Amino acid sequence: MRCFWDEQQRLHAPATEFFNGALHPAAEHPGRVDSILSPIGPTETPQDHGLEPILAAHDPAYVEFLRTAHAEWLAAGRAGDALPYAFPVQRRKMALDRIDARLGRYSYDTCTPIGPGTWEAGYWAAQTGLSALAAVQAGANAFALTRPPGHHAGPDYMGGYSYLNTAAVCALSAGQRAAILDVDYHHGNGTQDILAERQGIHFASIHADPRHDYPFFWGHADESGGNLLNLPLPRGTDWRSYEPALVRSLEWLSEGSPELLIVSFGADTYAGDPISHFALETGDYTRMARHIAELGLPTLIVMEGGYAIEALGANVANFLSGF
Ligand code: SP5
Ligand code: ZN
Repeated sequence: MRCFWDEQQRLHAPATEFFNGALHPAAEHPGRVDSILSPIGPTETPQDHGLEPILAAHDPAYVEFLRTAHAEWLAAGRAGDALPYAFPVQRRKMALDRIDARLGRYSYDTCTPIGPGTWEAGYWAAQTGLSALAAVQAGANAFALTRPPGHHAGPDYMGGYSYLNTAAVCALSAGQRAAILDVDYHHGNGTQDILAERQGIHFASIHADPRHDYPFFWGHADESGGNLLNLPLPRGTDWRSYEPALVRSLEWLSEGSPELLIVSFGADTYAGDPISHFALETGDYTRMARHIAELGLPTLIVMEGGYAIEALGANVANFLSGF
């Protein structure tokens, strides 16, 4: 397993996020990678593949917004991280200049702040994924240690701590038929929306039922068919009930005859995760990986969520060791 990481991803360091009517310390912070770096061993530094692969998955106006939003926030006289507070629910197209309107236009939640280093960190997360993809295409399985995560970011929106969707960027610029398996606790709504019209790429997601968990508006069981498979599971799911859903996803993904597998890996399915409600244990991540490895496909693993800092590194290392 070749592992890729870029220090510039630390530049995204949000202080707080807003949910349940209050500000909370940001769950997705640079300390997460310190937990992961030592157990996984040496990492390689990514190359810069430029903006073009990012634009295969994201709208150019959205990418430009991400690049400039924090500067616009400061120019409007604000301090700290930029957060939206007003969101368009009608579909009328409007070219609005005000930073608050632009923040609402390009996001769907209040958990995803933009700080001075967010663009750079997100850009290097995508580049970390692309360099790991190149390693996979050169014959090794590879792990992209990415943060901020990506699977909630859609064609033209951020949300769920995600800005650029590394897994989707890699799938769309691979030049091979890719399949994506998303095992983060939360539904990969951004990936689903980016892949909606791309029939060649199968996307399977196993996640907490959105009737009771974030992101609520995507990932329901009836959003399956064509290139999509959604398997929502109840709170409290442990390995015994997780494993059959995993086996089913893998069978379904292989029916699409992929040449490459991309795994959106979140360790927030862990029993001790502070914002999630599944019950997987550290050893279960090796079991999960062994099933995935049985597909026998060249595999790129992209890091998504996972917030139990004290166990995060062990959970990731156990997952990687199963390949
Ligand atoms: C990549 C990823 O894992 N994103 C997840 C974003 C979830 N943000 C929603 C935060 C609200 C969580 N509710 C927590 C209840 C704590 N008891
Ligand atoms: Zn998650």
